[in-house]
Amino acid sequence: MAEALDAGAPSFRDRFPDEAAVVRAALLSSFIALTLGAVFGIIQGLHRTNVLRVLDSQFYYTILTAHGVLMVVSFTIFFLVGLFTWATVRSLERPLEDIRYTWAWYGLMVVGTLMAVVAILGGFVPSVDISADVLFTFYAPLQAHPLFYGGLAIFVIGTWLAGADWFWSWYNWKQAHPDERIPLQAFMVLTTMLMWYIATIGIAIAVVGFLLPWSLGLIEQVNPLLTRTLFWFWGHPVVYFWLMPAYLLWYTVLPSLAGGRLFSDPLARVVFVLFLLLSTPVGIHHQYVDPGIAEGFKMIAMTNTMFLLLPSLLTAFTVVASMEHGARQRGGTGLFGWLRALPWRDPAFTGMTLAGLMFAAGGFSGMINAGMNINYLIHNTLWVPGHFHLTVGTAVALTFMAATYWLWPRLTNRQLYSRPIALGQVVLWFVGMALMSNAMHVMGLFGVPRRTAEPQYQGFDFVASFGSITELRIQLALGATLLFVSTLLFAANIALSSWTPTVSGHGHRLPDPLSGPGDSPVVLDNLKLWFGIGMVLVVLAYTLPLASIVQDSGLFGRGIDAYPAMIETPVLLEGSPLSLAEPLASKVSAMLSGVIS
Ligand code: HAS
Ligand code: CU
Repeated sequence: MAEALDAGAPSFRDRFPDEAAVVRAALLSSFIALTLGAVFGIIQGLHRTNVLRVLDSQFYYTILTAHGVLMVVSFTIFFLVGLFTWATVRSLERPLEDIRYTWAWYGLMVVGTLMAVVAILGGFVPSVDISADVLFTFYAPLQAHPLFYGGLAIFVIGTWLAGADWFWSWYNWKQAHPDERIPLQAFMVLTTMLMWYIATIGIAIAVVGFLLPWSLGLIEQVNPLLTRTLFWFWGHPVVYFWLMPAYLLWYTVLPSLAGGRLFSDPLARVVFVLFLLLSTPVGIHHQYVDPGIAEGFKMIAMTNTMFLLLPSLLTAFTVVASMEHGARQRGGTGLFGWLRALPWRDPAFTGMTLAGLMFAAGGFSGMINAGMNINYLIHNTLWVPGHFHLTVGTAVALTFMAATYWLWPRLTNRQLYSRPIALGQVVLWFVGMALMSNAMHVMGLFGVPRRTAEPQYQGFDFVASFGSITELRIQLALGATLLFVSTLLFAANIALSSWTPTVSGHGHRLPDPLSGPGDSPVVLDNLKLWFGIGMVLVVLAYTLPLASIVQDSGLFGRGIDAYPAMIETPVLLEGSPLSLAEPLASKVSAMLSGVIS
């Protein structure tokens, strides 16, 4: 249907060859990161389930950091910049202002990534003094080599300049079209970038103000709670930075693949505005168990998080309604019978839909995370990786892969190497992730911790309510293996598409929404207003918590008093009133060890 809309019309590559080259480069960088990240993923999945151990456990954090950073920083964000460049150019129907500038920010992002990756891989070579075993949540007290922080900083600056590129394009478009509504895809790009500018304030201060000087030895210590809080200031909204490109595809491409049209353009705009407003003032929901942050601030973060469910619930409604519309256009009938009329043989459609379906489950595990009291049950357990492999690992990753099957021919003027393999690949991902994330969620409820190489628990009995730990471990390892095979199939299919016959006439128009932009209030397009309100909400949510952290434990920490990141019992006891309790403490511990043995 999408092809029929302007079949025979010039493709994106025909219309904008220079821009198509940048988009291809960004997507290829993203796929290289995905493939490498998958190698580290399978190593670690098989290692912690004790199925196969190719590396010593001492390298576990190097592997985990490489997996995390390659997947959630490089794969996702390179895809985003490629997709957003395509969406901006396509929807504004104009070339970028200066393609050299575009290549410059892309180059910066590549340099930044290489620096960070070299620093991480240094961890495998103990004889060199470079490592960054700090995980993708790189806050203190873990410390990385300056190359890692420097690389991250350059990468983020690259994304800022990318955003400026798209704003530049829009600004000039606006001069030529003063009375027109911002085209929907461009609107999505711009609001997402405004959210990103707000969010990255936190990480810029954390990295440039504290972590980098600390790793360079310019300052002796940092306040771990402060860098953690600044990290999560960015660490929550970044998840929507990964998700918004998937939403852009669900809103603007998926309906046309289903044979229909987007249900409501105004609702889509409302959703993106809500994300701009609400994504940042919720980061403290990652810190419910952090001492040093008052419960009241955690309550506020929880309340804001619950509001933030709204745009995703609106999305579920709008996207499913658009799909239903498409199915009925294709002759589907009945309450659920229309589902059969959807184009399930199209890998792009099926992949994106399965991704959406899994996001419904990921969203529910997110709601559980967000409840302050239930969070205590699952925090730092394998439940959390279960949650984010459904969200970023499927809603986002599977949508990106599936959309590539549709987009790549438009960027290259070549056919996809194999549609059946593509269809098998997206289904395999779904099955693999169903197994892996199910096992992770259940193991999390059993209390199996995340981020450890050795969770064997030999000699420890778990109540086997769903399945034994051994069975769950095998389920996890099997799921991980299917995901790895699925990634290889994806990478091979795209690589082999370099030698397929050329095609043209793919067109690049998308159908108009059923309810168009004219139906939405003009104020929705007032980007300055939403940016301003977004900033105010962040100031309201963060000023007091940050001020109280600095007041309690100092801008740069106060050594051992600052934060119980590392408690040394002798230091605590020495010369303190607690020393009086020492004899009692040793008696209690002797008693306890008696009970345990
Ligand atoms: Fe999360 C932890 C709460 C969404 C990623 N999250 C994480 C971490 C990551 C992550 C990476 O409150 C771990 C960080 C770390 O390493 O410590 N998360 C939420 C909430 C949401 C949420 C409330 N998370 C995401 C998304 C992510 C992501 C999106 C990545 C892209 N998350 C948390 C909390 C924690 C957390 C706590 C801390 C846990 C802890 O203790 O450490 C919400 O945004 C979710 C809303 C979603 C929905 C679903 C709507 C359904 C839709 C499907 C439509 C269906 C379609 C298909 C299209 C309400 C839109 C239809 C098909 C047919 C066949 C018809
Ligand atoms: Cu979050």
